[in-house]
Amino acid sequence: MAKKKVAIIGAGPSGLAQLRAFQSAAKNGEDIPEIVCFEKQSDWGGLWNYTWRTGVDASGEPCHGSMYRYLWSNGPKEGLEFADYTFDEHFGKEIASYPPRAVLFDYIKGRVEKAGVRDWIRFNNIVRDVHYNDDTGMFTVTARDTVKDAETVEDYDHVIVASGHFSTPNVPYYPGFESFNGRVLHAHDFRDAREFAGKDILILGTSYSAEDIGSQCWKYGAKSITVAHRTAPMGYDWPDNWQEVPALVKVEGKTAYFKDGTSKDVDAIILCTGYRHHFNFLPDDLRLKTANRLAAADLYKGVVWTKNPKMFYLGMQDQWFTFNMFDAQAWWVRDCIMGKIALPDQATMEADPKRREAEEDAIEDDYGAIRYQGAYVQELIDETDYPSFDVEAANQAFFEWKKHKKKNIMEFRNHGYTSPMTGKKAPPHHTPWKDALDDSLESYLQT
Ligand code: FAD
Ligand code: NA0
Repeated sequence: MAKKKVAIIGAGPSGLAQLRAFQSAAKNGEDIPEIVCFEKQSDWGGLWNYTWRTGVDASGEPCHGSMYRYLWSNGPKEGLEFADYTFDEHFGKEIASYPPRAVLFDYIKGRVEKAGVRDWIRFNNIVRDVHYNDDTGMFTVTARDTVKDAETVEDYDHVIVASGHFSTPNVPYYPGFESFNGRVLHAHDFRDAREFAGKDILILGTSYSAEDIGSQCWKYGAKSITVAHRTAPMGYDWPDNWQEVPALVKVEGKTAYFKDGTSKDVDAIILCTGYRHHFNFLPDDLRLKTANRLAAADLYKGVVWTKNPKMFYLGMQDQWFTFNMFDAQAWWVRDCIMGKIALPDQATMEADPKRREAEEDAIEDDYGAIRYQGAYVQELIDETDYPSFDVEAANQAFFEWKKHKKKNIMEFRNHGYTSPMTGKKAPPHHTPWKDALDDSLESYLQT
């Protein structure tokens, strides 16, 4: 029988987890399908592969990158550690709990370099179209090699979409933006907090981008930070030059007016207003339409596209758990494709995401949400040979992180947590986060 062919779209942490999952089966002597991973960028790592570019990339395609300079992990590394490749193994020593982007990028790369899967990736290849053929039961994938300027059209038995969902910005409009006498940008285009040193900035949104971009701007010398909330304030004990205000109503000149009638003159407005699940290469019958939530719509076990179960999505949920959740999903999808996990009937598959949504809706707080996603990770790893790990220990690291943020939002990154993989507690970083202006790998790893 001819080997199955599997297309993976994206070589970020999710796509790389899928490559590693197949490689680990091959290493165990199993006969794996033929794998082709399409990656539109020239290197792997997804968002962790930093780019200075904004707008379009070198080939005129929308720039994928949303990360910025000086970004440190927002959650403890103990919550995202790979069960088959620990931080200790990669760095040869224990490191502190909130690594900067370059350190995490190095860690992500280390595992796949060791696995030797780079040859499975076609870099500079953007997937333009996928459609399913009822007559052949195959997907036709059209991709463009942006360096060779050449198109490929090939058939695959399965398609795994791992293209991420924090790249296409959600950009709201407020009256007066068109004549604002300053800069309006979305978090997706934010690259360097130093640009805002000495400036009064207004941030819209109250989630991770708002919190972290505001904190970065504070750390690198912004004059003042004003955060407008549409629903509720973040409520941390912010520094003196930071204020939380009600929703923005309009802008006139340089003045921003808020719902409570107050106003503030600002130099820049940063829209930390989230991202859209955006798949411009997929037709309606294959395209996931979901909010950024823990139970993504129409995905059995959070990964199988119920409307055509030969197709899969990785990493489409909102994320407390990241890298090890992508692994749990990738191992599970691998086993499904390789016939080791059988799918239930259609009605059972369709009921599954609905049940997950209802359970998510009943969650009372962030602690419940962390437990919920931890249980999902546990559920998947229990059904494959992904190395079992102490998910409850990862939950505990997240719980401590939440408490440390509440205690002091500008100091939470100075704490260390216990690894669910090694049981060892991370050492504190050599320099408090607010004073550590150099975010290079070399600086971080100094002991
Ligand atoms: P991505 O990393 O987005 O990778 C998707 C890949 O698909 C990219 O390489 C892209 O080029 C490729 N691609 C897209 N479309 C196509 C196409 N049509 N054809 C071919 N290739 C395509 N998570 C954490 O755990 N800790 C953090 O501290 C953290 N910080 C973050 C900071 C920011 C600013 C953002 C936006 C996210 C952050 N995240 C963080 C969450 C992040 O989503 C995950 O860590 C992770 O990058 C998701 O991996 P992914 O592979 O699913 O998606
Ligand atoms: P994110 O913060 O970019 O994190 C993505 C926010 O936008 C919500 O607060 C929402 O408010 C607000 N919003 C949406 N539309 C709005 C509008 N029209 N007017 C005003 N406010 C609006 O996005 P979301 O979706 O969490 O929040 C949207 C991901 O990026 C996260 O997974 C995070 O992990 C990652 N990230 C990580 C880091 C670091 O690690 C930094 C940045 C981002 P409301 O009213 O709906 O609550 C350092």
